[in-house]
Amino acid sequence: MSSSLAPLLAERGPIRSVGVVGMGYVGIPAAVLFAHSPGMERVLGFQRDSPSSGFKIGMLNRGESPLKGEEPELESLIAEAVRSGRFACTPDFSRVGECDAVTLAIQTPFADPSDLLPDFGPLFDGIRKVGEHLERGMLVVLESTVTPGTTVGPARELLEEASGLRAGTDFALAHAPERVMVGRLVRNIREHDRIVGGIDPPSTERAAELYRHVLTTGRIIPMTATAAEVTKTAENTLRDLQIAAVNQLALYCEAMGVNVYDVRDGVDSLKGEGITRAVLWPGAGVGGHCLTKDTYHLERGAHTLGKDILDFPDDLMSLYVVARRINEFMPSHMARLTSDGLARTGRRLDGARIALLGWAFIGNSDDARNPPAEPFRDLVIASGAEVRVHDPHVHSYPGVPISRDLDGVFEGADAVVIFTSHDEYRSLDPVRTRHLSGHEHPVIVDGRNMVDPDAFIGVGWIYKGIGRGDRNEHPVAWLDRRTS
Ligand code: SAJ
Repeated sequence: MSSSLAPLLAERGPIRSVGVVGMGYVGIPAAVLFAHSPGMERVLGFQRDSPSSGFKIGMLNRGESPLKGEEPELESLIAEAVRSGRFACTPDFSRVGECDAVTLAIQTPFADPSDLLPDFGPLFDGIRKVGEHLERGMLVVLESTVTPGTTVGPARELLEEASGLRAGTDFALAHAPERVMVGRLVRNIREHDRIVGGIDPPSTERAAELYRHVLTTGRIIPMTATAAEVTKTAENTLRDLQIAAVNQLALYCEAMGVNVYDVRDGVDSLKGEGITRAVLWPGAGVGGHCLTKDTYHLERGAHTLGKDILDFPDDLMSLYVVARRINEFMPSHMARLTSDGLARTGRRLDGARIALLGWAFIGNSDDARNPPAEPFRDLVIASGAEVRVHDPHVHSYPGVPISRDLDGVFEGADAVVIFTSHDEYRSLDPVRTRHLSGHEHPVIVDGRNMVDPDAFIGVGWIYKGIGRGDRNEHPVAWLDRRTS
């Protein structure tokens, strides 16, 4: 690290202009919050004028939000930032050189989930474009979730190659991972603590100066760039691990005839200094774009950065990958519960009509990235079942017809399988829905602890629930049709 960076940054003075690359659910709120911060004179949102996303440029410059779903404050923040002239969106990357700092918030999805290699293509394109217009004394910050080692490795190399400048000497470089959740983007950026990791101390401090512009209650947590990348991937890996732990407990409770929610309450009651247990919730599986991929970013980082140094038992699979496998197993366990439920009245998946309730990966949301319901649907269709999917929020999904008519999907259903904790599913009427199914003993499989088992069992349903070992082998209430 050369000592010339600090004087160079001091010569440039306080950050007064910011470029944000990637007008998505991370970049847009970040850009308008920078635009509204005192002392900030100009914010440019850089967006490729591509067929799929170019429309955002015009919308944003009209002061409108291109994001779906409810985002409190965002619309008004965009409109005011554009009206005041402090924010504009542009496809012209040559204007990067006008900025004191540039952040990149470009998604790193998996190109092919089967090989779990992230597609860094779009992010690296963005980095290259920034490099081509980089000026001395600028700060570059990566916000995308990346494999540990990316900032000090490929990102640095791309920037130096494209600019002819040197990181840590001519420009500052840092990683500051985004930690926003859809539905609370603006609040999260303001209030969540911000991990800020530079390739050297001047870079860390310059990035901290940038994010102090938007933080209200959140505080800066400084560290190295690689530690910041590990923090981001580890926080989701550890959440995935916690969910896997309680999913495995649920499977054990089913096998031992025990209600996992009683056990959860019991374990959770142990509170106090350092003895609290963080018990999350068992369910039909783990979806979304964070927990399904960040474990593999962390694993790859440990095995590439840590190559020849990592000391871990050769014959042991990573605990974190085992956790991923357990969570990925839950949809097939749901298929097993469905098949077992049907078998109680001599039916099989083959030829059964299944009402699948919930396609979104999380309750009361339209976000259908990596839905756990998808592998379940594939499995039972492969076994000969007919599946009709209902979701009150998800409008469409490639290759999967999605109905909004809840009564309609119940008609003739041999089995009803709940995958998502949408509020609508808490008030299903056991008598009315059994009548709609037209079966004496339809099956209900509850993947999210949404219904009262006894209310359904008592009127003739066959019940199966994740973790409900106390109810999954219940006697079937033999009722004649007159009571239905
Ligand atoms: N899930 C369970 N049991 C639980 C919690 C979640 O089965 O106890 C399932 C959900 O049904 C869903 C999946 O896991 O299918 C993911 O749920 P999530 O609540 O973790 O939601 P995400 O994927 O949007 O996670 C994001 C992450 N935030 C960022 O990456 C910035 C995560 O770090 C947050 O902890 C999480 O939101 C949150 O707390 O809302």
